[in-house]
Amino acid sequence: MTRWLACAACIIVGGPTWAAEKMNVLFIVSDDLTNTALGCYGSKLCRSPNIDKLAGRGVRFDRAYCQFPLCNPSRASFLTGLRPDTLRVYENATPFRNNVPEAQSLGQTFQKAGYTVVRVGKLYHYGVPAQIGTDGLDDKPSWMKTINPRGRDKDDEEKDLIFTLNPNAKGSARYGGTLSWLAADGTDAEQTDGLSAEATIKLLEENKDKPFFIACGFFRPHTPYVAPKKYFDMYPTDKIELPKVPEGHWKQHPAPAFASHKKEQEKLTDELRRQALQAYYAATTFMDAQVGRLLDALERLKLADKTIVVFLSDHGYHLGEHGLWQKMSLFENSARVPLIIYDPRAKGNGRPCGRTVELVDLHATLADLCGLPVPQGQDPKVPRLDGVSLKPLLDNPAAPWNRPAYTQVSRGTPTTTGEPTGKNPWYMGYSVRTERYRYTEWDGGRKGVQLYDYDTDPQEWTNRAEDPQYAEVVKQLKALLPPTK
Ligand SMILES: [Ca+2]
Repeated sequence: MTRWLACAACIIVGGPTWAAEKMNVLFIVSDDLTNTALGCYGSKLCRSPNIDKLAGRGVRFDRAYCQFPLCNPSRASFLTGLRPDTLRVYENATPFRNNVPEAQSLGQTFQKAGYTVVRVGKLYHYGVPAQIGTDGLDDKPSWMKTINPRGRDKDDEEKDLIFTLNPNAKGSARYGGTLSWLAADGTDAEQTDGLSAEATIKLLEENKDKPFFIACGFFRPHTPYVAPKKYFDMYPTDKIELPKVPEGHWKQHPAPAFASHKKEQEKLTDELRRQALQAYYAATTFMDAQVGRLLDALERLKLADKTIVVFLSDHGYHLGEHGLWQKMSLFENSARVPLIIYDPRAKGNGRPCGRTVELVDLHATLADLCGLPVPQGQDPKVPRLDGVSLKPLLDNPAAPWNRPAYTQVSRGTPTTTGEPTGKNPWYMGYSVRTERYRYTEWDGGRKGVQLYDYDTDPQEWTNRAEDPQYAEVVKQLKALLPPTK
C-alpha cells in the first residue's frame, strides 16, 4: 500500500521514480587533516578552495570531534557508529569484528537498503605509507567492491627520495610514524590520491542512475607529506609562522597530556619546523584539489542535487601547538576535526554550526537522511548505535542541543582485546567537550586532570582544573565522564 501511494505521488507530481528519489552519498575522508590548515576554518595561509566551497554550500561543523585521535580506533568508530569502548579498539592492529563480530557498519546499512556501496582508498585503517595499494585493515562486509590505488609516491618511497626525521628507523616509524616529506616530480594524477579521485569519478559515472554510497579515502596530508612540487612553491618557508608555546608550558599540565611527543622531534630546528609546515600545507592543498575534482564530477553528471556530500578527517593534528606534532593528544588540535555535511535539501545550508558533535554520529545521521533503518537492539549481538542523527542541526544549525563530545586516548600499549592486563599496564584519558569547556581525566584523574575555558583561553594555555573559581564547572563536567550510551 505504501509503495503504491509513493508511486502514485510520483505520477501526480511528474517526479522521478521512487528508486531515483533516494539520495546518494559521497563520503570523503582525509587522513590526519587539522582544521587549522583549512581556509574555511580560519587558516590565513594554507589554501583549500574546494573544501571551502563545499563548506559554503553545506553545514560546516565548528565543534566536531573524533572519538579517538588515531586512525584505526577513530575509523572503526565512525564507520560503525559505535564508540571505541563499545568496540574495544584502541590501537592500529585490531579489526573491530574481533571484538564485536555482528556490528552493523555504515556500509552494511546502505547495502541492506539496496545501495551500491563501494570504497576507494583508505576508509578503515591502512598503515600509511606501508599499506598503500593493499586492503589495509579493511572490513570486507562493509563494501560490495573495493579499489586500492597505488601511485608514484610509493615508487619515490622505494627510491628513498623522501626526507625523514627518523632516517635510522625501519618499518612504519621511518615515514608514517614520524615527520617526513617530499616535493615530488610529476603530476597530481600520478599520486595515489590523484588515482583515487580518478577511480571515484569513474564510479560516479558508472553508478549515476542508481542509488550509491561511494566512499573515497584520501591518504594526504598523512605523513609522508608528499605532493607535487608546485604545491610546495605556494608556501615559501619565510612566510610561515610557527605557533607560540609559552615558557614552562609543559610543567603546568599533567605529563600524560604530552606523552605523544616523540624523541626524534627534539631534532627539530625552527627551519625544519617551517619545512614541515610547508610540506603539510602542500599535501593539504594537493588533497583539496582532488576533492575539487570529485565535486566537479558531481556537477557534470548532474548528481549534485541528489547526492549528500560528507567531508571529514579521521582526527585532528598538531603542527607544533603545545610543542606537539601529529596526533594522540587530547588537546583541541588533535581531538577536533573538520566536518562538512552538504545535503541539498537541508535548510541550514551555508551556515556554520557551533554545537558539539561527534564523528560517531555520522552513521545515524546518514541513515536518517536517507530514511534507512539502523540496529534497534532486536538482536542482542548487534549493538544499537552510540551516536545520534545530526539532521536537526542540518536544518537549523542553532537548534537546541545538549550532547557534549567525547574523545579518549590510551597511554601505554593497549592489548588487542582492549582488556587491561598486569603484564601490559596502560590507562585511558577521557575528555569531554562542551561548547565552552574541555575537561580531561587521565586514569580516572589519578594521573592528572585538565580544564580549559575556551571563552578566555582558546589556546589551552591555562589549566583551570585546580582553580577554586571553576570548582562547580569541574563538578558538572566530571559527572559526564566517561561517555555512556
Ligand atoms: Ca589518521
